[in-house]
Amino acid sequence: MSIEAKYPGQGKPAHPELFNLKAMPEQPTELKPGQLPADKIRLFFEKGFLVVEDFFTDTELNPCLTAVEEIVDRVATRIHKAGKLQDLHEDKDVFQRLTYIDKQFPGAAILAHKDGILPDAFQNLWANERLLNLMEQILGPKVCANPIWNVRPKAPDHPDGEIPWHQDSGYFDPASYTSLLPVAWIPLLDVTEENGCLQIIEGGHKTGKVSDHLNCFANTWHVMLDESKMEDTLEISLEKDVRTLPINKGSLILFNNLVPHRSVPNKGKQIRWSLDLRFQRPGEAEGLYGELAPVLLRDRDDPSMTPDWSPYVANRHLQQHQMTAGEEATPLDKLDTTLTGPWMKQWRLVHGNRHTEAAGLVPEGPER
Ligand SMILES: O=C(O)CCC(=O)C(=O)O
Ligand SMILES: [Fe+2]
Repeated sequence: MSIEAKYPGQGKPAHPELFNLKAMPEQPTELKPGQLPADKIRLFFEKGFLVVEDFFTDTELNPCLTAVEEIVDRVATRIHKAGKLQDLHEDKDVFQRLTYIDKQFPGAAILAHKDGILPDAFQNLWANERLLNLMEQILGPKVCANPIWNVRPKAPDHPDGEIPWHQDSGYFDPASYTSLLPVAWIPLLDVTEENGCLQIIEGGHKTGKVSDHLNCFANTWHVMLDESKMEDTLEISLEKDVRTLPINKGSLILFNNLVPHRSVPNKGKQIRWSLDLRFQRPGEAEGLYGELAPVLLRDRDDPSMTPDWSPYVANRHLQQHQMTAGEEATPLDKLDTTLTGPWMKQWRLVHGNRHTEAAGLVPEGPER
């Protein structure tokens, strides 16, 4: 079997021109609200990321925190009803409550992460007028939501929140290697080096390559870049090119699906809640083997269009589990704290854990 057939993630042709400055759309002569001067947008294509400071108001962001409270409450109630949680910890705020619940029911934070219901508040932020104006500068006149979105509780010192170096296309199917899938990474509080901000490797997209990834990182479901290869393959230096990106609530980081990134450990006291909302052009690969459709959010030629969010009532995590474990897989019960996805079959599985077991996968070693 060819290496490519065995590990479908590997060995695909590189298309740097779809991610670098050559991919920058024509920039507007008059800026709409939220739009940035062309020299800022250039940075997104040159460096692979762009920090946009003080973009959202509290009025725009706080409904998302309320929605997060509702997610946590739903998860707590579910565990409580099953008799596995004594105290609902209703007196704790959104930056603490899940930590207390997770202590009594380990994996509660994973249940929140894979809850999979897209609240109205997240839809509104995703389709925010100024954000879509900005995305037009990156993607052109038609902008879709990409189905791979996350709400992340990165709890203090919690091993599940540790996210190693990866390129997002390491999680997505290989068709995404020719699809620009920018993400807006939006924290719901100030993020610092202490509480788990992002680190991005500047210019790590310039070769257009997806370097080899391995499964799975420690006891998580996360894919990880093979650190013995990434510097050579992606022509980067871990010593010189890593940028640590603390940002305030209201700011966001845009980055593409090829630029390597991770988040640093949360040594703070609060849960570092963040959203990652992705975008794409219509008609291009979404990265999920065509299983979930992009949703059109902006058509410059049709100002009256409104998004049809109905495809996103499906819980992507359940769908991904079926895609990975097979149609006959036992359906996951509502308290199942494993998380699986197609990336587990796209790269060499060197380390097994309860997540890979849930997908019915056996590590091939060697262990790292
Ligand atoms: O939020 C994090 O810690 C990691 C985020 C990430 O990898 C992403 O949004 O693609
Ligand atoms: Fe990522």
